Formats: sequence, structure tokens, C-alpha cells
Amino acid sequence: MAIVYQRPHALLDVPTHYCPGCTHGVIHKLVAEVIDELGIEGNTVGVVPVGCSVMAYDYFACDAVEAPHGRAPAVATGLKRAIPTNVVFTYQGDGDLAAIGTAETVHSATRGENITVIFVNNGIYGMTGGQMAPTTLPGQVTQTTPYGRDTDIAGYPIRVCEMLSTLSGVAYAERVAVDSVPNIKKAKAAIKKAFTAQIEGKGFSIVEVLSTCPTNWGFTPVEAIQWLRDNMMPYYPLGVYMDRTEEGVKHNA
Ligand SMILES: Cc1ncc(C[n+]2csc(CCOP(=O)(O)OP(=O)(O)O)c2C)c(N)n1
Ligand code: SF4
Repeated sequence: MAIVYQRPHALLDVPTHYCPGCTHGVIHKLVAEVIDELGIEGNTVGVVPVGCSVMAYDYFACDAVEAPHGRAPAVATGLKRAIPTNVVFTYQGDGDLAAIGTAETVHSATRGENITVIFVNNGIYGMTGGQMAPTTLPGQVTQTTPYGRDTDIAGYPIRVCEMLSTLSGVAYAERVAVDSVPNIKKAKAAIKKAFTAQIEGKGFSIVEVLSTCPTNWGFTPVEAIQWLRDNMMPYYPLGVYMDRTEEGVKHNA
């Protein structure tokens, strides 16, 4: 019988530790499918964060390096500059990327580092039990905002793609979601475009993926998908925020 669908080779056949219904797993699958389709497993290095995806190095078949919380783009910068023929990507949550790692994110982007960032925005600190993140929505209840995020005290959520799109080093920035089959297909296309931009030496690329955390949001997986649509998508509109991939080579050609 012909095989019409199977686990991507770049995603190891091992159980993951993610909660039931967490969309980290979907995003892992998309990254692995893109690595397979581009034929780059042998020269790809992932940089994994501190957060729920801390053990992603055990799930991808490519090489991987563990970075301290928030430092993934700095580690990726070193890896890419040392061996520019490698394809280097980071995989980071919103606490990792947009709180403690803000400096590394902004400066690697403005330097035009030729790396790819997969940014998983679930609006909360998942691994540590559900505290407010920089991306937590106004009014959103978390462990540290039991009455909802009060913008008078905690300010407003950061829109990372919009912010980074102002920087000249950014070749490609797109926000996607993994809430439905059509959107999952678009997410995969965006991830492939980001990796391709790096292979072509275009500079910094980032794909922000709106993702669920049913456990800390306090919903079933199905309710969490609907909450993402009703609450995250209006504040974080999907779309391409920067695309300079048709322009000349910017860095590390
Ligand atoms: C330097 C440092 N500060 C804080 C922590 C604690 N810590 C571990 S994971 C995490 C937040 C993870 O949230 P996020 O990056 O959004 O990823 P998620 O778990 O939601 O996927 C924090 C604050 C740490 N491990 N190291
Ligand atoms: S705590 Fe949230 S983000 Fe972490 S694995 Fe569970 S559902 Fe996913």
C-alpha cells in the first residue's frame, strides 16, 4: 500500500512531554517537515530555549544546542557566524523571546543576523505554571494577574512582528496561527519561506506562531483553540509584516 502521510524524518519517533492538546507539537511537526523538504537535516542546528520546549533537542533529528533563558539568538549568532553554511534556527516562547530575551531578539534582528527565529506566542509562561508574559492580553487572567492583566500597572502586550518590522536587518517577519488546517498550511509556508530566506543569505527571519496553552489558560484543547481565535487573533493580526526576500543579499552570503 502506498504511504501517503508519515512522520517527517526530522521529527524523531519519541514521545514528547507536551500537555494533551498543546500546539507546540504541531509547530514541531511543521519545522521538521520544512527541514525534510529543504533537505537540510544534516546541516541544520536548532537552538532551543528554556520554557516548555526546553527538551526540543530530544525531538528533532538535527543537531541542537540548549541556550539559557532568552539567549537563543545570541547563541544562534555565534553558531551561524562560525559555520555560515549551517542553517541555524531558534525555537522560543514568548517569555523567553519577549521578556528576558528582548535585547538578544532586537539586536540580532537589527544586525541582520542570517538566522531564523520560530517564535511561539501562547500569551503566558507555560513551563513555570502560568505567570503573565509580555504578550499576555489586557484583562487576561494568569497566576500573577488573578483579576486580569491591568494595563495601568502592567502596561500593554508587545506585538513582536510589528516592532521588529521597523528594523532594517529584518528580511522576513510573518505572524501565523495553528488553529485550523488552512492556517496550519500557511504556517508551514511561512516557516519554509523563513528557512529559505536564510539559505539565500537574506538576513534575519522570524515566524511568530500564535499557539495554545490549554493547561495554564484553564481550557480544554478545543476551547483553547476557540479562545485563541476570539482573543489572540484580534490583538495579534495574522499576516506578513516585512518581506525583503526579493531584495539583494544582506548578510553572511
Ligand atoms: C535566567 C532564568 N530566568 C527565569 C527562568 C524561569 N523560567 C523558566 S521557563 C520560563 C518562562 C517560559 O515561558 P515561555 O518562554 O513563554 O515558554 P512556554 O513555556 O510558554 O512555551 C521562566 C520564567 C529561568 N529558567 N532562567
Ligand atoms: S504548559 Fe502549556 S505550553 Fe506548556 S506543554 Fe502544557 S499546554 Fe503546552
